[in-house]
Amino acid sequence: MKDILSAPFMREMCDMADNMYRLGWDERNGGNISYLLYDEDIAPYLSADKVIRRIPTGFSAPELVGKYFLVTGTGKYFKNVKGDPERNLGIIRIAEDACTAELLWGFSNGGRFTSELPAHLMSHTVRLRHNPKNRVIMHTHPTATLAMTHVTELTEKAFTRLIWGTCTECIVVFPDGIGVLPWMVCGTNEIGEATAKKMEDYRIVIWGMHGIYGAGVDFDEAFGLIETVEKGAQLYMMYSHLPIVNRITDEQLDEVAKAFHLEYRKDFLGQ
Ligand code: 2HA
Ligand code: ZN
Repeated sequence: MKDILSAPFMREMCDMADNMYRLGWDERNGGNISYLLYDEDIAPYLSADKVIRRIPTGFSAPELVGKYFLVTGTGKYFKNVKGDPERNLGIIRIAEDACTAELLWGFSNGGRFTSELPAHLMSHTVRLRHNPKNRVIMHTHPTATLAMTHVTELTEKAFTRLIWGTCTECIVVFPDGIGVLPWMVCGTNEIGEATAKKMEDYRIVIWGMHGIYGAGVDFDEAFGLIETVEKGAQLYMMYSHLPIVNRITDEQLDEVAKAFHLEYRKDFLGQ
């Protein structure tokens, strides 16, 4: 078997956690990531029949039975992932009963998967139905996005139109818009179900006064969505309290959409 710490998926995960920590988005144990691994990804590194522990998930994920995920651990700090992946990350497989995680690697000091596993796995289920190539669900606490949830009506239309209006390319990156949930208790099946329901229509979901979720076929897509929302939110928080002289109009957004041949949420214009 090859050294799993040298696996490309491990390097990607470690680099991503490190990157997000350095952006200031993942204070303490904030944030969590899950990365769907294919059989061929793990085969050179792990024997799939060596289960270290079986951990109940507390919910059923029938469409994910037999699938492998590299996930961050509960209570673990993004800051520490790169230095000690085996303690801070784990590889789980969803067991036949659909509500047990079989630990195949990691969580070396007796830890377990992120408290937000419901939101992750329920979102994976929905995004995989939309795109069988989806692999990444990420949750983080980007500073300006969070600040913006305190001063913006928590609706998809209001939030998306404001962010689209901050810089020209936002509508190109997420023509499908931004899903928004009100404040809810985190770490529960309820917030997981609500997030997954939004993932029917959106690849990005904001949790009011908490953070954001992004989905994608790879880290570039999931992270790219989140960093573009955060860039827009940074701009908004810089200028929104100043006398506004210039705006991106609905007509201009429509022009961009036409130029890039985008199917976009036209119903989010007009305010
Ligand atoms: O894992 O971010 O939402 C820490 C969190 C919970
Ligand atoms: Zn969080």
